[in-house]
Amino acid sequence: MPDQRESAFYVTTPIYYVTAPPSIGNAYTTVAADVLARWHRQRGEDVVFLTGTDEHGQKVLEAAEQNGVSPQDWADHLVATEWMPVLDIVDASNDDFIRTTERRHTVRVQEFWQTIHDAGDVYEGTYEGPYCIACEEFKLPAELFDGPDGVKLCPIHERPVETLSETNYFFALSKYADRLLALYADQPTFVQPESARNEVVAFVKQGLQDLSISRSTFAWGIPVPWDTEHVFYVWIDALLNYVTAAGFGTDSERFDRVWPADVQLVGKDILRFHAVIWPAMLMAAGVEVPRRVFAHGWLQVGGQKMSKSKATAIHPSEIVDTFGSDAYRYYFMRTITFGSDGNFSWEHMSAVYMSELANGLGNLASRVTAMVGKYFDGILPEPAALTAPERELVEKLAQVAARADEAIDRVAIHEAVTAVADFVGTINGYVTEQEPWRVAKDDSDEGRARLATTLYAAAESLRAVAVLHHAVLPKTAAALWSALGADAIGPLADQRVQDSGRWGQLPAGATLTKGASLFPRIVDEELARLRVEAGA
Ligand code: ME8
Repeated sequence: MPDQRESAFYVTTPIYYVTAPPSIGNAYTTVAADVLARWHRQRGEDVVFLTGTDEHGQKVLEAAEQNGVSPQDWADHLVATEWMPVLDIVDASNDDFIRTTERRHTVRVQEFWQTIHDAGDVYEGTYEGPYCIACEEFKLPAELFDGPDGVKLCPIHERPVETLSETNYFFALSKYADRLLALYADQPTFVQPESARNEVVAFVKQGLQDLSISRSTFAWGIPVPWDTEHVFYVWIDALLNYVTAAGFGTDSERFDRVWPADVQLVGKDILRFHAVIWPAMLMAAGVEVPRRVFAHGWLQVGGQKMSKSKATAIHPSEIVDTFGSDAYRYYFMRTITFGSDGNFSWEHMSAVYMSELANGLGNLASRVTAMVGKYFDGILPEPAALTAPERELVEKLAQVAARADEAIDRVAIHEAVTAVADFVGTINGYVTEQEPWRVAKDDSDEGRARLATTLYAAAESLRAVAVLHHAVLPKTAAALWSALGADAIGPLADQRVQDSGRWGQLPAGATLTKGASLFPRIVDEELARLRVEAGA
């Protein structure tokens, strides 16, 4: 049910190149966006979560040629076999999926650039410079480094650049430098985190070069309407996906509700496109800029850059098949500071799984539901007066709920997840200290009352965990909600994170069931296999 906000919470991922199957790097952005989307839905907001694929340009053309098919067939194939299925694999709840070859996009791109052209910000010119096809980006000679035999290499892809020399159309980007600097000053959260903001401000302060926006040496792109010998440069086509999917130029009511985007997540490798070129394009067309562009860090595997040639790129399904989608999501959101670089290793993944999920949350939920089963026939008892340890739990819960919610506003996803994870540790500590299995041996009235209070407090705390962990652990939270008999309160989706810290919502009399364990212990052979694969 939409709440007081008039506009939707709009969150986007970059659209991914259909050159190869997804890696855990691409899925990292998708999962982060999904956690934000689910969190905001759980606040009762109207959420639009967009992802999709980037299908034009030289890089996709090359991939199609290498596979001996047309670029459109190649894109259709990869979208159907890889890019759509991976959304299910990581349990993404996107509301839309845009492909840049769709008509709803191509027509809008032509209209958008025709407007900028007619307003006088596009001119014909010649440019010669180094170009990295893997980045689809002109490079400055100073950015390159020398490879073997003095070949100039792209700093990101470590592959040779080409020299591109063409008569193209240019966008007068340089004239927007001052307006961009004013934007970064007036809207300090426009580029986040702070390190990314500083980098962008320093870059724009050096002055900007105009941008070549068309190509005439190949045809795989959207035709330039005023000169059909040219197709648009892939990036200035791709960036527009964020507005074309929001109804720009077709559905002004929807566009007003959805745009500007609240959070546009990008990897730090594509920050300049999103924090410099993108807002300048919007300014030229008189469209509002997004509220926040957030650059996350780069993922490595076992301390190494992922590369397909070295077979170090991991497909998300490799991890999900062993640990499940919830544990997958949890690992990346909980252990990596969002905005900094991170690392994945099988060893660390299994350690986090065992300690925080199987032995942590999973074991706690199973102990609590089992004890309510054993001592109260599965019916949640009425608690007696709270004592100091319960009052601490009540207070801690209120703080955790507020802290996690506030962290999400800063896109500090790891802080939100960690705050809830720490609370799971607090509940575990509470149960261990209260030793309900010992109290159960005392069948005096006081003993029964104490046991009832302890188990109620643990179950009620877990009720809040189900709501607060729902965004990162959707399947587990649903299973926990039902194991706690919390459907008596209402569906999990209707529980508001803002209210989750309020004590006493789980009604006495609810029926608890000890279902299957939330995080099955991975058998020793499986862990041994993972260790071997990790070379440990
Ligand atoms: O750049 N670590 O698409 P792309 C973290 N089509 N994130 C990673 C990563 C890694 N190792 N590898 C990839 C493009 N990513 C353009 C975008 S948007 C208008 C056009 C993530 O397929 C990261 O978010 O190369 C990166 O920005 C995104 O995948 C780009 O994927």
